[in-house]
This record gives sequence, structure tokens and C-alpha cells, in this order.
Amino acid sequence: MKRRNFIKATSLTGVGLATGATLSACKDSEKEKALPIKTPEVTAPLVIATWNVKNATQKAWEVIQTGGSALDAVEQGCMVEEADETGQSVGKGGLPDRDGHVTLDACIMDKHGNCGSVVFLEHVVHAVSVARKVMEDTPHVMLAGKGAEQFAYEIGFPKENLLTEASKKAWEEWKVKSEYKPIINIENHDTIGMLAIDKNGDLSGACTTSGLAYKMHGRVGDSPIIGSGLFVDNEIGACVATGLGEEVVKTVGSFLVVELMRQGKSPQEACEEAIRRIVSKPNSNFKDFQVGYIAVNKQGETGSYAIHKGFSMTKFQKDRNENLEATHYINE
Ligand code: SD4
Repeated sequence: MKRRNFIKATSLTGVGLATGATLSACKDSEKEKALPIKTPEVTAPLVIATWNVKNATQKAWEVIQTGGSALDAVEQGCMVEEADETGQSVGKGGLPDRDGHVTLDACIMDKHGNCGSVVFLEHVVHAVSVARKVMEDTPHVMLAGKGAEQFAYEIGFPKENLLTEASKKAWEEWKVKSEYKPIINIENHDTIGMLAIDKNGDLSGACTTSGLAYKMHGRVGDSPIIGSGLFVDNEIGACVATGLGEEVVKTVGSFLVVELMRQGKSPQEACEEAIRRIVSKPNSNFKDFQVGYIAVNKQGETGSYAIHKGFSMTKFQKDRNENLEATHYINE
């Protein structure tokens, strides 16, 4: 059975059971109050992405305008950045780990809550597309390293050298001191996380990165971890993260933002609260690292927030493709 069908079968059973249980526990008067669920008005379509990536949001917007789904849009939007060799934090041209290997992390999540991810993947440019194939064509959620690479070749992805001359040179310069310091904002372009609502009002999201520059060989960040780097709930909204992945993972950041929206917070308030969780930890050295979130709710309201200045969100809505500076916790 394909994974999608497998999920469909199990989740429908789950919904049936849960609904039955809830209704049978309700008195008649409560049932009237609980139903029907009001469908909110949606300001769709729209696309948002981390950092200044107008070419990527442009592509995603075109996909939606020509009838594509939010899932197609986020995949194809992310692919633009993966293929761009000048971006040193995603796909081809990404900065390598401390041993000189470019290793990619990516994930994708659809309107049904299905998801796929690849971690520690080498030699394949379009990690986000491999993640989509993991979601659609395997019974798994995540494939790692050599296994992910082998899967990619088997289904036709080409093998490529991802280390460009520019990134190799930067690594060689880094090796002189070999100091590990997370870079706060890489030229306003970093991990790309993208969220979209299509013409049907359905949500999807994706995230793709070469991870932190000069990381230890084998290190995996937040970006491919569902709930940390990305979370989508088609009933509520979606969130995607960028910055120091270790800090995002420790607070399960994207899931937290979506849950805060479920409790009634706006996307902006939810992003702010998730950043507060990080900076208010005892002994947090947040002055030395960046984390940023962007979020959208089902109604198409958006939010973005970061620890430091310099983070931004690109937003394509109503034929306008704009880069908007995010507000931030530290006000220098
Ligand atoms: C990681 N979150 O690997 C990624 C890197 C990133 O802005 O987003 N940098 O931890």
C-alpha cells in the first residue's frame, strides 16, 4: 500500500473513533453548541518564505496561479533556491561541514498532515523533492545519509558535486582558525522555509538547507525535523523556522507556534511567544545566535519574529511580491 493510502486508512479510523467518542460523551444541548464548525474566511492564495527569496516566492506564486497545489508551490519554490549556486546555505553551493562535505536537510508537509524528510543527504541538489518522494512513495517519514542518497538515485535523481569553488574557498579560509561560531544572518539569505495557501484554501510547507556552515560531520539541524523546522496543520496554520537549529529543536518550535495559534494567538503573537521560550531559558546565550520564525494561519494572516535584527520574510499575496523586515527581540 502506498504511504498516502496507508495514512488515509488509519487517520480516517482515528477520526471516526474520536468523533464518536466526543459526541457520545456530549449531552444533546452540548452537541447543538458544538456543531456546526464555522469555516473561517480565507485570504488566499498566498506564499511566504524565510529571508529575501523573491525568485522562489515568484515561482511558487506562478505554480498556484496556474492551478497547482500549495504542495507543488512550496516544492518548486524551494527548488529555485536549491539550484542557485550563489546561495551558500541551501542546495548546490551550500557551505560544507568542517570536513568539506555539503550535506543537506529538507522536509515537506501537506494538507493531510503527511510528511517526508531527508537528513544528511549528499550529492543530490533537490533535497526537497527527495523528501516529497519519501512522503509519497515510501511507508516512512525520514531517510538519512547513504540510505536517502541511494533512494534518490534509484528514483532517478542525478548525482552531482554540490561543493562549488566559492564554497570550497570559504571552507579553506575557515580551516585556518577552525572556529565554530554560528553565523547570525548570512547576507539576509539562509535556510529557505516556505509556506503556501492555494486557491482551495489548503496549506502546505517545505524547508531546505545545507545546515549550519562548518558543522560537525553527521550533524542534523531542525530543518528536516517535523515539528521543529516545520509544521503544518491544515485546520489551523503553519510555521517554519530558521537559525540555530539546536535551539529550535529544544523547544519544538514550529509545532509550538501552530499550537499557540490553535489556542487563539495570531501568527505574530505565536512567533513572539516561541522566541520568548528560547530567550527566557536560564543561561541562554541568545545574544550569540539567531532564530527566526514565520507563520501563517488558516485565514491567511501572517507573522514573523526573530531574536536579532536582520531576519526577513518574503510574502507574495494579491500580486505583490515583497520582502518584509521581521521585528525582533533584541532592540539594539
Ligand atoms: C540548521 N536551521 O541547520 C538550520 C540553519 C539555518 O539560518 O536555518 N540557518 O540549524
